[in-house]
Amino acid sequence: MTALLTLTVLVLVGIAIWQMTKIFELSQMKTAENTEIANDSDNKYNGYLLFMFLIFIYGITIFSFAKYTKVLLPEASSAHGGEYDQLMWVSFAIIFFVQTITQALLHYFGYKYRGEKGKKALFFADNDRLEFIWTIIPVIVLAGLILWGLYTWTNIMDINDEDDPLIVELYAQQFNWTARYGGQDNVLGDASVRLIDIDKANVLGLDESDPNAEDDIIVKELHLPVGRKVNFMMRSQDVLHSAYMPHFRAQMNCVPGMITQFSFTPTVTTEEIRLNPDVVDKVKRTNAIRAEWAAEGKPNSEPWVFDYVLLCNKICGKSHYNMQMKIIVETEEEFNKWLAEQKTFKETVIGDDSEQAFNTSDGVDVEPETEVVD
Ligand SMILES: [Cu+2]
Repeated sequence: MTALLTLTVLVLVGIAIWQMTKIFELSQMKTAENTEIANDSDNKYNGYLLFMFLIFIYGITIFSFAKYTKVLLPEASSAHGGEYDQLMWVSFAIIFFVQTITQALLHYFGYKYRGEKGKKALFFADNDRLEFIWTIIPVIVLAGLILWGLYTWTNIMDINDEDDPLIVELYAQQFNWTARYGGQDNVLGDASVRLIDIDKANVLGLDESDPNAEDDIIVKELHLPVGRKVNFMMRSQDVLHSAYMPHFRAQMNCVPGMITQFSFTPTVTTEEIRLNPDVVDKVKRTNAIRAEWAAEGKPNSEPWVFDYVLLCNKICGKSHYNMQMKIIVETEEEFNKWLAEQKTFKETVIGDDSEQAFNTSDGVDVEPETEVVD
């Protein structure tokens, strides 16, 4: 870093000296000879520079494709992710195609029609056919993309209770995530930040008088069953956060004072994604770097194993970068087994009147779950 800064300073000093020499030269010139007007050789020189710039931007594009394609996300692990990716790739392809052609034309014409002594520009006021073509093509392409995008967006954002979705609350606060399951009845109990009671370990502010809250399960690791739709209800305790689950192509803001929603169906388990060639390759590259760190005795150098993550994607404060939660996608049986091992809100909350509330649960079969001693 210091070397880079030194180099930058040296380059800037060099440029400053060069500019000062130019000013000095200009001040020495005779006023009769006006060199501010470009001559044929200046124009030709600039024409070639344009060509060089074109080669530079194409070169850097090819280089970026070759070097950085591997850092892209692996194949989507959610039901809607495929369509989402397709929309993005088609948009990219169109932008890439148009930019390649227009940049080539721009720079080529810049060179071809450079200033030459005696050359005069052709003037014509307008050309209806040309204007029609360059208006109608973008109109059709953009309208197509926008309509397709709206259709995809509506599909993804259609959050409903069809297909018996699993209800999960994601609770954001500076700087961590907490998840809550509805428990046996799959219904989340009422909650409000005003009911947060740290003394009683009621960290999410669940309403203790709401029977639906009793069997709610609060966890710090998000488990999801593969193939089942999950409806997320998001809350924030303090500032704007954003629940971002990149591998599932999912993101939704968490806003204080309101509940926002997102829904998706995970399609690839954690075990399966770990065998994905892109993921295997990424893990290999990361662990090669970590092995170097280990040799140097640096921290965080133990071998890394891939896991899905929930990240915060709004800059919400100084530890925003570290606001994440592990996501495990597993089979329905594994998920049910894991969930059964978790303690319910009633079992974890510290209170004297909770027993009474437990007995009044209405009709729902809330058998006291056998407590697992760990
Ligand atoms: Cu955040």
